[in-house]
Amino acid sequence: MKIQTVPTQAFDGQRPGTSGLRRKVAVFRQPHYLENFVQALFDTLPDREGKTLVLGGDGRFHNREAILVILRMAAANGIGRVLVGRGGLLSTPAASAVIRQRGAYGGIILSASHNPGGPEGDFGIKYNIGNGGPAPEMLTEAIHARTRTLTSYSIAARPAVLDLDHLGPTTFCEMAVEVIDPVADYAELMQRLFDFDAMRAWFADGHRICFDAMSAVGGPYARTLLEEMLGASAGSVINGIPLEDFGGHHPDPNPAHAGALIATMAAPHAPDFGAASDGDADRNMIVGRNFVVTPSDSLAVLAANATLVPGYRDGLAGIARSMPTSCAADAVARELGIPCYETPTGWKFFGNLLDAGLATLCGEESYGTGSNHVREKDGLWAVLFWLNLQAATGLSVEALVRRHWARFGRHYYSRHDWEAIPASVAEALMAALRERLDGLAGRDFGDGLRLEQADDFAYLDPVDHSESRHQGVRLLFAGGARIIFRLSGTGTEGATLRVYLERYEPDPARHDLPAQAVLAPLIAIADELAAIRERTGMDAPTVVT
Ligand code: G16
Repeated sequence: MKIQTVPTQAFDGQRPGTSGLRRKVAVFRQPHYLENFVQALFDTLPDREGKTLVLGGDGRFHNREAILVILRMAAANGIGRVLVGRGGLLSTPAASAVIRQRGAYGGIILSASHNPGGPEGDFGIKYNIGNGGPAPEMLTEAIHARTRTLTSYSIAARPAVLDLDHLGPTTFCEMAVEVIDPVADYAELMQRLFDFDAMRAWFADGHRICFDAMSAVGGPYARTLLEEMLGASAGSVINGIPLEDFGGHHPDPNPAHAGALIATMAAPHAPDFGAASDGDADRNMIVGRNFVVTPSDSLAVLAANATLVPGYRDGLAGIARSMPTSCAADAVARELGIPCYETPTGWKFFGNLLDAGLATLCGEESYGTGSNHVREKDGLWAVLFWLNLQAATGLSVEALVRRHWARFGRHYYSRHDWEAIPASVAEALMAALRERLDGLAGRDFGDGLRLEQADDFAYLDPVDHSESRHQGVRLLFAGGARIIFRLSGTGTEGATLRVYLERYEPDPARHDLPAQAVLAPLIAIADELAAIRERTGMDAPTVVT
């Protein structure tokens, strides 16, 4: 094999964000941009020689080209074998499952998740370690440091074409490559966790579902599991063919971007159950008949009912949620007598808790739920969990959630996103807010909202004792109301301010109020304290979920 050493210059800004390096496709297509990042990654894996890596992506524009570049660089950097998803496809949870099940050293996932795709859209790359989970901050920081000092990268000279569309082992640039079925390992894992017989019977009883794969990588997984294996009627999976540009849509499963599914579920004779997953199929949205479930409630309901599902029959060791996620899961953990961990935003923070057996279920407000079965959030897993619960209890989605609220109280919740703010404006806003925190506690804002604590969230990992600071401003009120402010770490245009709002209501007579009305006093406080409208010049948030 002929290895080329290509001189290069460092690019600014190759620091991975909340979940890998995400940039516009045009940025990734600049000569050497992807190569630099991949070389920096390999350089931070000193014992990579002869090891097995997993490689795949969500099929967005530029996926195949990037896969070939990475394979040539893997060969030149001493990697022993690469398992690639057929067609270059692997959903994020499936990649995590394959890494774990095949004992791989790690994996490279090409995805910008829920961000739009196509030539004008976004692209992304992230590295997952041997436990199947996203690289921890120590490693992503080391990769970033290496991108700043790089002067050359190694790549195998352009070889004959590789056939990514046929399963089986082959060699490429003298390196072993195996093209694997992207769905098989994952489907096998799901059968070990859920009661497929009960779900088959539920479908055989005539229950109907609508799963919106949003023209992303989740389609083939959903078709295999829901339609072929469980017997959902043909056509239950919509937008099931992965497209490079996701059909021009924003593949983000929330009420704002999955409007067609919400409309289907609100129509007369709606299916019994609706769900959607995102670009790389790790996020999920759960919808009942004319009834949308918040991700925070979804985590809490799954946790409270977990023993009805075979994979969790023996109970949970603990629950983990990201800090901005509502405290609904905490209420469940209290009743179950198990710990509830509060981590910074980013699935990578759950890895240590799962590896150490401290937590079994994890979830985030950003439409992510998962468990110790892999080390990523998992969209279809959450859907199967909800189907299994419906089959086991005979209850609808709405009935399950209302029963939950009656038992634990309702955590009214909403997230307001202010997108595409100039980065300097967003940073100044957060800095000013942080400066106001001292002396704020104790202030009474009326309407039962007395501020008990105002701080900047810092997390001390209980396993490796690493500390992550400045993870978001928290305003914690008496009675369980909260306002959280943080800047998104996944956007590619300007900055996005996220404002998370939560209010606890124990009284079942008050569980049917419109969330935005219940949260209105908190919305006003958030705007007053952060001067959002004044600083951004915007009238309203761009997305409300
Ligand atoms: C990623 C992370 C999640 C995080 C989400 C939103 O999800 O894996 O842990 O909650 O981003 O992050 P931010 O608020 O910083 O934009 P995904 O699905 O984009 O990989």
